[in-house]
Amino acid sequence: MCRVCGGPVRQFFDFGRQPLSDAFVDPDRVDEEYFYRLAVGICESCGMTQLLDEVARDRMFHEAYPYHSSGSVHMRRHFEQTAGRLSRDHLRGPDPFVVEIGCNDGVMLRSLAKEGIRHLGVEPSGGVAELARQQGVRVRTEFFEEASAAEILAAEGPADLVYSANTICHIPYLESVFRGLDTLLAPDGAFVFEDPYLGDILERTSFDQIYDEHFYFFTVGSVRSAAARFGFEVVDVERLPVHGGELRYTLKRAGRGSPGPAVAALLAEEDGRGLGTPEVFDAFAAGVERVRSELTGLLKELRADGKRVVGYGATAKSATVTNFCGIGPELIDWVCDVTPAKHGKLMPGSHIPVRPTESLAEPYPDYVLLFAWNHAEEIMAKERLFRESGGRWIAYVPEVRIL
Ligand code: DWN
Ligand code: SAH
Ligand code: ZN
Repeated sequence: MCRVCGGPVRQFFDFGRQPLSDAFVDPDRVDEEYFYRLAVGICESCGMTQLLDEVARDRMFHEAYPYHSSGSVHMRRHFEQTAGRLSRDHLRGPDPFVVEIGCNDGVMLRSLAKEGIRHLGVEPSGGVAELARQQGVRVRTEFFEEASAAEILAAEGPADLVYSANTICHIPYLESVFRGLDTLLAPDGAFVFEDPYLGDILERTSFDQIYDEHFYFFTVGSVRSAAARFGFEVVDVERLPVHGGELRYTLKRAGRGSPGPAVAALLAEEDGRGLGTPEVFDAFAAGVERVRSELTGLLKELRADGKRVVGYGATAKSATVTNFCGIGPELIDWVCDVTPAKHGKLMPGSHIPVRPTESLAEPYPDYVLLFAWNHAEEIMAKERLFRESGGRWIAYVPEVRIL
């Protein structure tokens, strides 16, 4: 049943039993892993693409949540630019107030905090919330929903802007979020959020964007219809070249703004592509199977030739790739990553060890599988010497190939 409208959900892919994507495993606690069923479908009534099973939120977002948004220079720059845009477009009045849902380590809010703008982050994962505080950001360690929004209103007054990046798609309980927005936003306040775009996921067969934390896969059409249910309207949309392709949506209360031309243009494009039709999902499913067989085929071949292969980026996304394709330490020796909290742990489900990125050159392997493909440019520039020493990168988005 659809989590937004209660309509019937038509499944289009079942990845089977999967571990939590960000639950890196302590080597002495491998028998305590938690698994759930990862299947995805589209609501035949409102068009919202969503997971069929929901993982309890405290299992995913807690004190030890390991993802640090500031780990990428490219993303730090994206959020600095975003802060500038938001303050020009939405924070021009006297003493404006902005709330960010899922501020993580403060990657965006720290720029606004430095400008002296009244702000508040809402971030349930205690560890990253503390990192944000160390950057001068004010944070409440809790989930954004109807109840917390009412408390924020009582303590701080109405918000001119509520912003959120890569978080709204993590929240199954959208009705509570929208009620919270309705409570907290000033009458003409705006809600701006950005998340991976289903159109890009289907086009690039980036099936690894599908994992426990990513509950919804938005399109302009499905966001417009959900917003309307809760008294809001999409007034602007913009494509963003981050995390493999995202959309930024600007919403206002219905009747408080008029949709710009980009909204109709993108809706027409979605219609033209047949986004949401069974044919498009069948093609995606065939693409997923193709990537699985080509990737495992290539890794087995390299192994048989005696090549050393490691992975780059212990991403949440890679949990789906490794577990769905059956890639373990017999094919990939280890995965390197900059995040200290992931070092010495095992990748969820596949149990491939995680090491610091410094390990890469000790000595360089023959091939590196790029799990953090969304940061390809940044990583390949940083690891130029690997390529110069004769090493080769392996990519699997949009297709399996050796670079
Ligand atoms: O939606 C989400 C996004 C925003 O972040 C969350 N549900 C969880 C997380 O997903 P992810 O882990 O797939 O995100 P990234 O940004 O693709 O993760 C990149 C990983 O690679 C991080 O662990 C950091 C690491 N990395 C690295 O080792 N060297 C990244 C860069 C840029 C590097 O140079
Ligand atoms: N905005 C950051 C973080 C994305 S990771 C970025 O774009 O990089 C998703 C974040 O959402 C996590 O830090 C998680 O703790 C947070 N989160 C999950 N559910 C939430 C909720 N209901 N309210 C606020 N934050 C939430
Ligand atoms: Zn629905």
